[in-house]
Amino acid sequence: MAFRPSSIVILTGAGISAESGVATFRDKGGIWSRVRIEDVATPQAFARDPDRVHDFYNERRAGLDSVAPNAAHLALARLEQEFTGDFLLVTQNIDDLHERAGSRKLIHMHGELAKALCLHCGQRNAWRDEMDTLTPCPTCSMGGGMRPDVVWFGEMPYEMDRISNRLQAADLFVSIGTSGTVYPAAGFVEEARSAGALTVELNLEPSAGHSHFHRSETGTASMLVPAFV
Ligand code: BV8
Repeated sequence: MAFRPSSIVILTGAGISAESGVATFRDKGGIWSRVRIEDVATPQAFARDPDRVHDFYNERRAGLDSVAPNAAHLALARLEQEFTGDFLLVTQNIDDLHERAGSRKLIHMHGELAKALCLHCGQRNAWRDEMDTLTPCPTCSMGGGMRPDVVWFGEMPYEMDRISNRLQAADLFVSIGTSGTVYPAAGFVEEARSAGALTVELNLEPSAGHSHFHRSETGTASMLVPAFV
């Protein structure tokens, strides 16, 4: 008899956006081979040299204008629309390609490039322009407190309680385009599996945690994801 899930959680990482032209982190020539995490993606780096951190994210934010969703993003949006059970897409990506493909039941657990967070008033505002240390907050007008709304190393990812509840209830967990090296996302497969979910990995190569998956398929996201959906 065919397996018919009633609750699906999908986790995506940088690999799903690679064929759209967004750089991954840990592949050959990836972002973390060009810049050090300690220099641009920690709260300490931002405290030490905010201009450097702003430059890093300003450049990546500007890059969003020249990329578009690929067949994998579109297939997940179609799955969300056609699936009648509970569906949640959790992405580690800070690009907006899932939204642009049509996904709506989506959590950006590591934040969003196209948003700014004000450290004075706590407001998260949509943000497409450059940002610097003098940029005033559109909500409270205070300067000096604006930062990219991204989750840096050592910070708590967004909506962990909601994600955990959905992992506990999932009967299918699918991980797409992630190296499985950054926690807590890297632990989702074990959480879902111990709660009874079928676990599937779709990645260019077996990830760090591939042995935790019931099924692991290798290939490009634009081929594997539409076929899987
Ligand atoms: C936290 C956002 C708790 C901004 C990112 C030891 C010391 C210190 C810390 C730790 C430690 N051990 C664990 C930690 C915690 C740490 C961590 O996991 N570190 C690792 C590196 C060891 N995690 C954290 O700090 C997290 N927070 O734990 O909070 C806490 C508790 C109390 C109080 C406070 C806090 C926060 C982590 C968030 C970090 N933010 N970035 C930005 O993007 O600039 S992480 C960064 O990695 C990105 O967000 C990225 O999404 C994420 C995951 O990477 P991937 O998406 O997997 O990308 P990667 O390049 O690695 O892999 C791509 C894959 O795609 C490859 O496998 C490749 O084969 C595949 N691929 C390529 N092309 C294709 C493809 N697949 C299919 N098709 C293709 N075409």
